[in-house]
Amino acid sequence: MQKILNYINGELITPKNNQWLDNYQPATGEVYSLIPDSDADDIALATEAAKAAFPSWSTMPVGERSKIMLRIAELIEEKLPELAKAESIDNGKPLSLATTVDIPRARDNFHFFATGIIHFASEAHPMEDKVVNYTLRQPIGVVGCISPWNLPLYLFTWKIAPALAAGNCVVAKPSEVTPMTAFLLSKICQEAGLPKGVLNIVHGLGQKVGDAITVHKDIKAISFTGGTKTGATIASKAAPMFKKLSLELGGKNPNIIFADCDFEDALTTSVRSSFANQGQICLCGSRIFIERSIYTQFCDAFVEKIKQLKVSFPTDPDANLGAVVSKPHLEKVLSYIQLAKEEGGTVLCGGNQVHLDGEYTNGYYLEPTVIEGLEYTCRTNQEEIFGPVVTLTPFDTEEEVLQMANSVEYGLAATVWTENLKRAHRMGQKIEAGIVWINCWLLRDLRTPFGGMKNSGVGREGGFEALKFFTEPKNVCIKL
Ligand code: TXE
Repeated sequence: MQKILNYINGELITPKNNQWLDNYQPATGEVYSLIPDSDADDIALATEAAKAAFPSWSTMPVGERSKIMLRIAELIEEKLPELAKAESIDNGKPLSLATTVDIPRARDNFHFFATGIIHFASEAHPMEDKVVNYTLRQPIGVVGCISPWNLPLYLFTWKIAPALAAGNCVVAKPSEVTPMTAFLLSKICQEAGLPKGVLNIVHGLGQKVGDAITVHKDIKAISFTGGTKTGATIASKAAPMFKKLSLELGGKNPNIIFADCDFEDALTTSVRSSFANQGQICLCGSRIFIERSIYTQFCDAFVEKIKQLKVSFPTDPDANLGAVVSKPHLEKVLSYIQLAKEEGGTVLCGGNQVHLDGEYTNGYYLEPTVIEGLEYTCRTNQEEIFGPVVTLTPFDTEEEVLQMANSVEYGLAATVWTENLKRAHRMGQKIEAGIVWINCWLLRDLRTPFGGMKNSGVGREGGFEALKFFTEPKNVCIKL
């Protein structure tokens, strides 16, 4: 069986303890590869390698650093079909999605930050005659990047690329649930001539490898994307060590549909924003609020469209939804559907596990599920489910929907559908979320600040925000 290896000091190596974990293929429910069950010893090794690589990587002319990163982007592009296939096998998502979204975005992340760093600048503050302050933005040193399973290579590279571009050396951990494309990226880095030790990828469990990254005294900053509880654990350990922290956590995003919207556009985009990637995107709009005057019309048309979605094995070119990522996750989502029923919800469509034929009978498939009739305050409407489940709730006024939208502990993203310009601006200002889409969803410009407020996180990624996070600003004051 194929063994995934750690990438430490430029070499692909086994974990020191020679322990391995099973890696499941969600489409079939079968184990198809093994991943290192690494621990603090491997993190120590990786951190030593990163420290040794730092002096030359951080002082390398920016143009040269950029060239190596552009080469990585080119190789991701060249190997797109292979990477997309690997991502789809590892995660269960439709191959078409991995081919058009995940891997192109991983390439773009490297390309974007490789070129972005060339344009990165800092401030000067002239004070009075003959005194000037200027800000140096220096790389931090060794930084840790920990990423989740829903958009594996996409989110892994979203952290690594700015960290490297800014001149840091990295110790990174992909999710143990979806390690394969990070492993393939290590081979790409070797081929691209990334100097040894600059990027180290250590595989294994969060409580061991992730924790070892969090508490290692020489890892000075942590960039994490994942669950809110895990974010809290990391913060509780890293904050007393005064590490810089960037936390991108969960969401429970509202999708608000006013009666004056472009109905067709709101409808078709809401199908995507509800169920893309099996609903496993932190930006998915899982709470759909619909103005009462169009509630029935929208519900009927929406449910009609959802019933036509095809749940199938990931390589089926017609698959709209593939498998969810793991058995425990499938069970978690099913338990929330049960909870919704207990809380008085009516399942308008879906609600069940799907059993495909042949080699896919044990895969983790779920029907896209639409539920109505729930209080906005109930657990189903307050807790992150992170699967193909949405709720529909009517509203009467702008004030009422704002109150319902903002009632959750999360504040990541929101979508608003209206043709009324003033209302669009009002909603944009009043919704408690780091990202507000008006008459669109998931339109991403990589320069914009990305992240959430409230329990959805701390700090922002994207563009110069990420480069600022991965550098230490130092004020130099000179009296001439
Ligand atoms: O995430 P975890 P899980 C949400 C979603 C999901 C829930 C749990 O609701 O159902 O989180 O998912 C590493 N110290 N999101 O369990 O555990 C872990 O190995 C350091 C939202 O998969 O947070 C993995 O690499 N690291 C989300 C990463 O953290 C630790 C995407 C994320 O795993 C650790 C995914 C520890 N103690 C899940 N424990 C989003 N916002 O996009 C785990 N890890």
